[in-house]
Amino acid sequence: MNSHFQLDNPNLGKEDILYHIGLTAKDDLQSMFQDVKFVCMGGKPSRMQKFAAYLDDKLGKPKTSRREKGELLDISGSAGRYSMYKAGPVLSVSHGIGQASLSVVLNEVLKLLHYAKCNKDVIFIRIGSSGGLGVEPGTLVITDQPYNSTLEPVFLHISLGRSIPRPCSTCPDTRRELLNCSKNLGIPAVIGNTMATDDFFEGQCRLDGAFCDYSDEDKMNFLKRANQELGVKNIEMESTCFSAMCNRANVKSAVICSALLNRLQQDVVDATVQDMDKWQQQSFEVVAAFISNTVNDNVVS
Ligand code: R2B
Ligand code: URA
Repeated sequence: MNSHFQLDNPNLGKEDILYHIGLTAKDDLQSMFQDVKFVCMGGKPSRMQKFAAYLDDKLGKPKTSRREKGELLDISGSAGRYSMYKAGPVLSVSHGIGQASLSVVLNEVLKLLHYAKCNKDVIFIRIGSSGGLGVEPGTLVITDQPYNSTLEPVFLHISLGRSIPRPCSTCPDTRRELLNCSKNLGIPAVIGNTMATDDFFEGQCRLDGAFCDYSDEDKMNFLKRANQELGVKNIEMESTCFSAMCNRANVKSAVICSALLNRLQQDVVDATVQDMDKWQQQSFEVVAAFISNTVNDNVVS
């Protein structure tokens, strides 16, 4: 299934300044970005730099990567908010923590693709971390349906003083393919629903934030309800906003996150740096395999 990327905001134009990513609509965005087929996003700048470098090697250092003095260039470095790298047909972009930070950069990346006339078959993938629900630490959770923090399957978008429920769904083909890639690589992964919250502590039912006015029993009742009644297998902070914005722009989206801990057992993220690096690398391998397969399929077809 091909998706046709489209932004229909009539106010977009040549004077536009993509302030947070350090580009403007007057730059020659078409020659710089028209070949982009995948946009991979994750919270940390360092993760997205490592992912871009890993892909660049895996794709055989394509000529269309953006480099400076032999190193991949942080295209958005001058703006000082987010990092963005281009490895062949892949943009690797950091989004910070939470939906507020994500929505700013995702608006500008979508406009970038619009000005670059990159209007066919773009797939957006969030590569993140999360707290698992009833899954072993290290498992990759590929999001089926994102839920918001009141356990509704929508992103609540506040605009003009109103709360607008925006549908949020991920692409079934992409999540199935990601699961296949994980299986082929022998990397533990499951497909499950994901809860996205606006806060890491009370929003995710932790007892150990600066504040807490509920009991351990209240916390466990809520987490078990989400897990057992709605099939929620992990909790993070962006999947509803990410998939809803991709749905609005008519681009396919997927979310794949390492579970750093099992929230049915603990609140504290105490995994070692070595384990977290290993799990992050496994998420890279799965997404890179997916990208290589998709690129090769498109070359053949
Ligand atoms: C996962 O990890 C971050 C919070 O630690 C947040 O960006 C998320 O979704
Ligand atoms: N990221 C989250 O949002 N929650 C966790 O528990 C771990 C990582």
